[in-house]
Amino acid sequence: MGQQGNPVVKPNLILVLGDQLTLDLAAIKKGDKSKDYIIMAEVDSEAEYVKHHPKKIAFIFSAMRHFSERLRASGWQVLYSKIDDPKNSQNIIGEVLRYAEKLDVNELMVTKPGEWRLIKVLEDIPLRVTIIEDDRFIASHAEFENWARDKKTLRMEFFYREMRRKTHLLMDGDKPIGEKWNFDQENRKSPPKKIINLEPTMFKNDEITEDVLALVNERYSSHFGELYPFNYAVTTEEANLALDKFINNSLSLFGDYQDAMMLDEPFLYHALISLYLNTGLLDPLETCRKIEKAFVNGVAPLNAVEGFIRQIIGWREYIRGIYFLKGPDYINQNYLNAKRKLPSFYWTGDTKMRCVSQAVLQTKVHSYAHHIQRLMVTGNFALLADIDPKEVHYWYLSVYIDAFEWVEAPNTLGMSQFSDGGVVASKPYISSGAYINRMSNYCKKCHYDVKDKLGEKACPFNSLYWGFLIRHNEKFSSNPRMAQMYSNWDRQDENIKTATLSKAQKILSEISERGTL
Ligand code: FAD
Ligand code: DLZ
Ligand code: SF4
Repeated sequence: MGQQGNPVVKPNLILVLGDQLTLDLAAIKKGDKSKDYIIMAEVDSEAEYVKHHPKKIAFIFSAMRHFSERLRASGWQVLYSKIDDPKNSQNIIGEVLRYAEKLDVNELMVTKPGEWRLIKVLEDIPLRVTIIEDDRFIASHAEFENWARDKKTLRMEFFYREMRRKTHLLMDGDKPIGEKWNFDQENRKSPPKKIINLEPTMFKNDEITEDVLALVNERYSSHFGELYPFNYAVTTEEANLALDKFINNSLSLFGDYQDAMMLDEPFLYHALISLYLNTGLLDPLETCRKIEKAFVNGVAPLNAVEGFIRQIIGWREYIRGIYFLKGPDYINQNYLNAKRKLPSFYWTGDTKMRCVSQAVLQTKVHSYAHHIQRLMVTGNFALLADIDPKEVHYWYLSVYIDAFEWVEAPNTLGMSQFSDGGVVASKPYISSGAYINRMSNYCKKCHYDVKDKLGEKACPFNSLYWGFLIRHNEKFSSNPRMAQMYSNWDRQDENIKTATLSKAQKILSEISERGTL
């Protein structure tokens, strides 16, 4: 009881994680500014459980610091642990307990984290804790579960149509605008001859970001990746400027060249906004409404706008649904029993395969590669080369600035490595060099010959592709979507078949022995 006999109202602690940076966050909306405290903590345990790219750590720390200022300006009491604070226990739970001890709190409130690892430790914390569902998404867990219930296969396309109906994006009553749900057939052009004006917006760093950069440089420079130059947005205002610039300059060609890859053009017509969406700086539905407006105002054609909206309300939501539906064990699956170590060139870029070195080296500089580079270059190679999916998963989770497990794991393990046995993908995303050659200008500048399968300079993707199909013959030969691939193999000369498989084996041995190709 208080002095006048009134019951003492103890404060709650509200934990806000580094990818939960919006005033609309579920736990913040439930809090009471007049008594509760928000905790934010920069900690080694999050920066190092996989060794995140220094740019990613700097982005998150700077965005956290800017967001804490915004919280204070809107009247919140914020307890903020900087990474170099001597009292910092360097662990999220340690920091929560440290503040809880000081303040005699009622309970901890937190918006559900995007990783089972953190959910588990928060559930086990020796405090009363309420974990609140994250409502920054279009589909709730219950809606996704409902949709998935009784379905034999969980294909994104049908889920996407539900999301179109729910949001009314690009709808004319109950019909899709343009009379088709999906314009993907129009979104597969080879790279353009020339591109214009494609640098994404690069921001000037303020004092807060400069301080963070100095700290990250001091503490994490042994991690893969280059910290400088750093030009990403670190506030919602800046992220919106980046989105607007994308809409005005690149969206109209996003659809056409979505799958294209070009030498020394890391961004092409992509938006570079996943980092902002995934940390809360941009809201997915608001973003899609802006994109839809660009179609209504004649700024961009339907194939581009539909394609873009599908990525966000379709793929992004579907991927999240899978992560939470399938549970903590999802990341331990290895359907193809792949066991090889990740080759060292994933960390150095030191390979004569031009497509792979381009993807790895731009990842080192920008902490970014676009979807087709992730799926059909580094992902495709790891799958063909029998690399342990857990190693591939940790690589993607650590090197990409937009990588948080809820979105990274189903993309890497499901879509790219087929380790979930076909939950996300109806067939493995594999290709020989021919696909990469069609969709890029990499092969022209490569040591290897994309047209050759067997010679000294034969493109490694060519024999590895057939090696994969034959190695997993039992699992895939009855898949109707792969029948054409197997009948192409059957038509080949027996001597060529033997030589191809032996070449594939030789390449795998070379990677094991030398670590590179
Ligand atoms: P754009 O190409 O401009 O697309 C627009 C937006 O659509 C993106 O910002 C993103 O929010 C959304 N989107 C598109 N495809 C997907 C998808 N498959 N899953 C979820 N959202 C999607 N995306 C992440 O956000 N984090 C990851 O850790 C991640 N890991 C991936 C790993 C692999 C192996 C693969 C194949 C894909 C991965 N993706 C991941 C999906 C996709 O590659 C990125 O979302 C995209 O490259 C981000 O760049 P952008 O903003 O320029 O996207
Ligand atoms: C990724 C990341 C990093 C590098 N650092 C922090 C941090 O210091 N403090 C924090 O609260 N969050 C950080 N994050 C984001 C978390 O790892 C993320 O919330 C979980 O992985 C769940 O998505
Ligand atoms: Fe990649 Fe093969 Fe083309 Fe070289 S030839 S860039 S290894 S696909």
